[in-house]
Amino acid sequence: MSPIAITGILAIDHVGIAVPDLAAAVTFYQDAFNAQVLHQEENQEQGVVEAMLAIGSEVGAKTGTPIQLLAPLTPDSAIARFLDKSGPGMQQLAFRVEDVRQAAAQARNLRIRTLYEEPKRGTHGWLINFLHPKDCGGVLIELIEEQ
Ligand code: MC0
Repeated sequence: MSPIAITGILAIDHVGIAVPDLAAAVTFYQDAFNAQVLHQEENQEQGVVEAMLAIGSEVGAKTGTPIQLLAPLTPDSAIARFLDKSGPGMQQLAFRVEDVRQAAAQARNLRIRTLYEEPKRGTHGWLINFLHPKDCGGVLIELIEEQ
């Protein structure tokens, strides 16, 4: 019997974009796309400083899928390595899930590698894991569970 697909995927939570300079990128998104900063924080464990943005007509209602700008805090962080190799651009697609441990276990059953055995803390302190881009058609997929 083939393994079941990952269940409990609720929505696209955010689209993550790697940038070298957070302030400059936020200004660009504000000026070009009428973006509004919803949230900004540092995550030392992930080595990033991030800004979550609403764009365009979604700004007033704050609906829709936010854009997450991610800048490196350290030269050896995942974002710094991504920028070195690929330059600025889309780095990840995040799916909000009901249960990140269950979704990760289901992914492993599908022979999709997860980057962590146990979830770590992401934006807002929510639980996160990642699916390896080489097992997902070249896309780094984040699984994120609201806490
Ligand atoms: C690497 N590759 C990617 C990729 N990063 N492909 C698509 N999207 C990406 N983001 C490709 C490389 O080009 C390479 O392909 C292969 O995967 C192996 O990569 P590598 O050169 O070994 O690169 P590393 O050492 O940087 O590792 C990649 C890996 C890493 C995905 C394991 O970035 C990682 O651990 N990411 C998860 C954590 C993370 O991204 N944190 C920052 C966001 P070739 O063909 O050359 O072999 S923090 C966050 O997102 C939090 C705050 C949140 O939202 O809650």
